[in-house]
Amino acid sequence: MAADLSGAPAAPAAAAAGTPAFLAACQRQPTSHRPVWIMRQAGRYLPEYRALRARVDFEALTRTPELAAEVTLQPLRRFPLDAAILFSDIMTPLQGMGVEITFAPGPVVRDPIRSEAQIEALPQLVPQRDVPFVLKTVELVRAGLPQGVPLIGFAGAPFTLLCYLVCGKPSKEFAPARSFLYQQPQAAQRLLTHLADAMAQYLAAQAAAGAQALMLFESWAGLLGPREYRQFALPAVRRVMASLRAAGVPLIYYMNQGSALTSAVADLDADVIGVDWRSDLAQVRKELGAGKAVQGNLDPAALFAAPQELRRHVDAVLAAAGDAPGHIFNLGHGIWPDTDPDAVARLVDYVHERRQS
Ligand code: 1CP
Repeated sequence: MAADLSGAPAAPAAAAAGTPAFLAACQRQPTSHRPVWIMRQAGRYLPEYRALRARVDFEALTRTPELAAEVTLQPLRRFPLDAAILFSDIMTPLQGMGVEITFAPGPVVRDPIRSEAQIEALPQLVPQRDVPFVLKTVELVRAGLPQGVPLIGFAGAPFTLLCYLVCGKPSKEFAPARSFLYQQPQAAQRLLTHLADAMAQYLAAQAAAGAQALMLFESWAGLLGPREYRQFALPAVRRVMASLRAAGVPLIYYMNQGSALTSAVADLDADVIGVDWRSDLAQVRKELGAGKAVQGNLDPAALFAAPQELRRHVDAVLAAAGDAPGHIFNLGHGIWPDTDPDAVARLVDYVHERRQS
């Protein structure tokens, strides 16, 4: 299917009866309750994850389908979440392309990519050959999920992957990555295009294996001003999304620190925009227009509030999101490892108690 280049939002199709709330909300259809899931919901804040990690290193977890599926399902056993997200990492497909990466715990690239020659030498990703364990994990998770809980597949957005590949490790400013855009703009474009094509292949393979929605994480969007964002990051995202429309599943684009960039994505061919906590959802919905659903955006720190206070913060997010269909409740970024799982239980229950009008 060709991408809609006109920028005009397609009219939402009616949600079929029995469509899970998460998928209906992605399509801006009314739901009986507000769907909720938590970014990084499988991971270090769960004692059962830490127990498994004490025996198995992170990479082995991601490469062993039975274990990756088990970790994906762990939060679903505790909380009545409305979606699962594949347990993997944004760097996993790059390892499949032969880039040497270790986790400490964030990704560390042995030979950061800074030259044309390194970019030329990057192979294209063939998911069935290079990351078959991810596709197997998707199949196992689908078989193990409760009825009506869809599975989200994901990848890193090209610019966010570039940040790690060029810088070589997590960083506050990602200075080498940002200077790379200015010093070697053509090489940067080439790398972004290559990553876009690889992630399009990767996500299409996840959908073919059973993922029911696909999400791109632009965790470091906020490093860029609007001009550089439009020049570098956005065209690569458009390229991924255009290629993925044919997959026939909702497409989600999460932007961290994206408040200055909302208008830039208003005509992006994505169904849902994920929003960090620094933005007001009412304002974001106004800027995006009626053609997009939104996902977010409670501050992960709010899970440290007293129970009554947490409810107030949830109410504030729900009030800002408004009553129009097309809101998926989530945090504004990943849950912190020292969060109390009981706070997550209270959050999910409270969001569900509040019926959607
Ligand atoms: O020691 C450990 O157990 C490893 C910690 C860990 C985990 C649990 C890493 C290393 N990755 C993950 C899993 C992961 N990563 C998931 C699946 C869990 C889930 O969501 O339920 C997902 C979706 C990711 C995606 C990811 N990895 C992002 C995008 C989302 C975001 O939070 O912005 C990013 C930026 C990464 C890089 C990364 N990998 C690991 C860490 C600790 C980091 C962050 C490093 C940094 O701060 O720069």
